[in-house]
Amino acid sequence: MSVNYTTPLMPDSSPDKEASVSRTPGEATPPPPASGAFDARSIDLGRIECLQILNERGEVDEGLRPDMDDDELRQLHRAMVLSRAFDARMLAMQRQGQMGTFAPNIGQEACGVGQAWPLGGKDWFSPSYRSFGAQIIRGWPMDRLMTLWDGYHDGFPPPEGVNDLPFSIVIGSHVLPAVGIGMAMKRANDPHCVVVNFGDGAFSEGAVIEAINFAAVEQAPVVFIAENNGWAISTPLYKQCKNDVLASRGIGYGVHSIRVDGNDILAMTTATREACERARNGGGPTLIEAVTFRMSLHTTADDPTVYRDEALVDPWKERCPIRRFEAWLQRTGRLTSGDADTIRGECEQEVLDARETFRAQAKAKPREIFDYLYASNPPELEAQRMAYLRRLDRKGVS
Ligand SMILES: Cc1ncc(C[n+]2csc(CCOP(=O)(O)OP(=O)(O)O)c2C)c(N)n1
Ligand SMILES: [Mg+2]
Repeated sequence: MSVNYTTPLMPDSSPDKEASVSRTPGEATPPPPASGAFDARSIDLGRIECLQILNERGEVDEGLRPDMDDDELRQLHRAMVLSRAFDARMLAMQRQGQMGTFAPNIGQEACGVGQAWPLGGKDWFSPSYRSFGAQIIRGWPMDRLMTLWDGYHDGFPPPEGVNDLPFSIVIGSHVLPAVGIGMAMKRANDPHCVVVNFGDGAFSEGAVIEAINFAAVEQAPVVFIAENNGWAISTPLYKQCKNDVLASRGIGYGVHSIRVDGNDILAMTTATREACERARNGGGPTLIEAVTFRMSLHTTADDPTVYRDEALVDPWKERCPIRRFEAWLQRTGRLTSGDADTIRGECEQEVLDARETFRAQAKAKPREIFDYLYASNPPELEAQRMAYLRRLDRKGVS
């Protein structure tokens, strides 16, 4: 199949920024040149494969629609609605003083859900901090995620049987370990794959580039999802890199690369599924650039109104991944507006139930914070511990 079309994915796409598209899934990788020989193959960075299946008007390109039955399509929709319900509740809890911190993901639900959907239990997932929509699909109970965001260690380890790494807050640090897992899988003839996501900001970390290069050289079964949401806290993409087509970087390293409309759940699922299949079948890594937008705060410690014109957000409201998918599901008779309301209510209730479980858990034990790093504390740490305990005593904290 080869489909050609032009897709303006970015809000400020000028005609010359519109990526020219040649969709040829599964294209074979050319054989490597003889050692030392000059390789005349040119890499045309102007032609990046792009994918959009469901546009912001809620129209689907039927020729590209993935083979999913109505039930699966409704489950995809529900997963995005649940992600948003969790998002809204966590933000409210933090503002009410009931949650430590939180990194909202509103507007990026198709990225999270779409990248986790094609994974099986024996595949691996290495998330960053904004990935709770994916983590829920992977089997993380929401109360555990609440425990995690409230700062309790108990929330960090992946649940029993879930092949995930804990999410990383040190930007880009979780990408090399993901490639390591992929390399180990290849050596062990394990026919599964690893999905790892990171942001546009993380893409400026050397470790991420090293990871992509290693994966390419080793043909490791890794799918890199670069979630290009336009911002790294207060740094817009244009201040960070001249070439804003992040997918082109993968091509430079010899990695199959594609630019996907990150607000299109069908495209995200399709691109990730194809990339996972390629990886599992020995075809090596893929870089998926998911073009999306950070609609809300970086974290609850952030106030974007001091550095970002709110007018930039408005066009992205029209590109909402849930709204467009719901519009299509309803127009094609797969969902009624009543169904959508019911699903929203059910998801809200699920999140509230998780909050109850979270609230019922044991609270922090502040006296233990020095207890788990060393078997016996070095003298200077012991002195700090004693000073800290005296302070807790003074404040009446047990
Ligand atoms: C190594 C490192 N440097 C800096 C930070 C501070 N920091 C936290 S999030 C962030 C921006 C990351 O942006 P991006 O990768 O685009 O992800 P997004 O938050 O947009 O999802 C920075 C610089 C950090 N956590 N780790
Ligand atoms: Mg970003």
